[in-house]
Amino acid sequence: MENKDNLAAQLDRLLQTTSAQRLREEFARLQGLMSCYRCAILEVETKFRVLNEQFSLQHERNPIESIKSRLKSMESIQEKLQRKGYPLNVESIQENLKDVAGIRVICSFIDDIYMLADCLVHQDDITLLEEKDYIKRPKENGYRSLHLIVEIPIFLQQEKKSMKVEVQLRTIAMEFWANLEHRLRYKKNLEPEVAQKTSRELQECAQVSAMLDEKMQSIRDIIEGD
Ligand code: 0O2
Repeated sequence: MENKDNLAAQLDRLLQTTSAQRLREEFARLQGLMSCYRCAILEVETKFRVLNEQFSLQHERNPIESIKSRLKSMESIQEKLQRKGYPLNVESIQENLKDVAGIRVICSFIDDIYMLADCLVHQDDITLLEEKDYIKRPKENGYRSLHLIVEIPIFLQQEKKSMKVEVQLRTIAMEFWANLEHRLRYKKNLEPEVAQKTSRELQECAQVSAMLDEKMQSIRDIIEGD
């Protein structure tokens, strides 16, 4: 009897340590993957900074106003995988999500967006996987931006890995609008009529901001003699 108890206790301990060990390994792999996404962000961000530097030497102005980057939170990763019916594991994150690493490049003028996007996707270590042009074809709510999904290699101690990065390029006016619209989307306690009216007003703002971008662009063209 004592032997049997000992055996059960031993088995139980073994099971616990095995699953704890598995958990530890999975967690380490997850941390490794997130670190790779951070490296990919650094690589793509550097490419934009180099382009900005080179352009500013030639044209005496910066095409990039600012760059923001973010790693998707674990909660958002989990929510997106579950919503799309994908399994929750490290492989699934890498295979099924394209926006774990995200970079937003904010420009003054629309022309700069297309110039920067073109320069990026023609670099020989970059693969363009997807392009969504919400500037030429804005979303119904008025959202405008150029979205690219690119793949970039990162070089680690022992290996080379290809990582996906989502790049959003937009003007200052588009960023201003998107930030306000984003806040409205998460505002849950608005009366339905107020929410509807605010959405309509935001659509109007999107049109005004599109006009502002076009006008600023044509004034800049005159100044720069394009
Ligand atoms: P977060 O927190 O910014 O990451 P997909 O990945 O292709 O399955 P989707 O939504 O079709 O998903 O991709 P899409 O249209 O390229 O949009 C992805 C991101 O663009 C969003 O990320 C937002 O950052 C931004 N975006 C798209 N549409 C809108 C919009 O109408 N308003 C605002 N403010 N932002 C928008 P997430 O995952 O929503 O959030």
